[in-house]
Amino acid sequence: MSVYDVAVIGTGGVGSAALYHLAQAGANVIGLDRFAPPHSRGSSHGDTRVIRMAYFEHPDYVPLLQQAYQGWHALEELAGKQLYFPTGVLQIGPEQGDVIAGIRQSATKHNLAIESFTASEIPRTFPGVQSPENVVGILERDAGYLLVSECIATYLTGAKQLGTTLLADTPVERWEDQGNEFVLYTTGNTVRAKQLVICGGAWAAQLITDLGVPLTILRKHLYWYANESPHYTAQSKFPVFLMETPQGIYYGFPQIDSQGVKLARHDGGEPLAHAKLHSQAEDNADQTSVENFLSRYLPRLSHQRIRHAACMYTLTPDQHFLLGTHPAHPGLHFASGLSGHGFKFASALGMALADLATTGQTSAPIGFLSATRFS
Ligand code: PYC
Repeated sequence: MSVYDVAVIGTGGVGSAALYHLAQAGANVIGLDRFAPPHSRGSSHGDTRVIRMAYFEHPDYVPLLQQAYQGWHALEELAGKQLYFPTGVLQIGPEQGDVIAGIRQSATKHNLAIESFTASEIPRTFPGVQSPENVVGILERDAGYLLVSECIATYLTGAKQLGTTLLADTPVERWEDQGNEFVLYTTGNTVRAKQLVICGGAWAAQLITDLGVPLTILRKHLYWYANESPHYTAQSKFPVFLMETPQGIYYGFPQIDSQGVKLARHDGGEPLAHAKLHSQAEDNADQTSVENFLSRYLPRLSHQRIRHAACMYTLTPDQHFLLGTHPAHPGLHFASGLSGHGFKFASALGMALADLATTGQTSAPIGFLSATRFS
């Protein structure tokens, strides 16, 4: 049986990017996924994902985002079409809140262009938005959204064209580190590889059991509302937005097609037992919370819900990613615990994992995401 140079478990956002970069580096690669990506049972579906640079979560993400933007532009060249849409991202919240204070910190440290609006300027500039009192708005113009499934499909097609073997609908039940190679056990089959990359999303906790970092899986809901108002469309330059309110953090996208305006709540979420991963069950309390947000802050948008999807966040204790090489298995490299804000980084994380698996090191600025911060 042939031994691959690298096996990648999980071929969603990060895994598909890793596969492509591994194949480009000349590695003999196999990708395995429990479903057939791009699919709607993990954390990389629902049409769109936010991408922004003045990162409120921590300034250390900015250099990685600079690489990620380059990666997405390169992927657009490969796809021969637009995958990143710079609609701008408007973030609203109290001046001292996590979002606004965090954006200002990143923008100052990395000299990023942002524009500020007072609470009364927000509805004058963005007539669809009614902002809470005592907030400010920050617009980052070179930010927007990515087409999530198209990004994954482009990476997978590119990887396949470079000779990658893709096994869909093939869950990996367990793996063994045999010292000189890894053995992956699927239903009724085994795969051997010299290096292993795990990008298992919500399934990572089962696949990497000895990292000692607890992961919490949350089911999150996405809703699309019918829109007839010109104030929420991409054509009228309505941006992607994220708003920190006294009720929670909500975000949404301009209407880009007949599916209406996509809205969701970023905080909160229902912890999921392993057996219920990828369940699409709805949550009335979450929907009510999103519709209360809609009534208060997007007063010209209809309440007619036309679509719902559920996806998963995999949270680390500090909500920063886990990325790197496993301390006990030098040939195992992983990206895990992306904590609901990871997709925008997939192009850069995939490249970093490909570097680690092919050369044992990477120049990507990922040291701050090492699992050793918890030890
Ligand atoms: O990464 O900006 C983001 C985001 C917002 C909601 C979920 N992710």
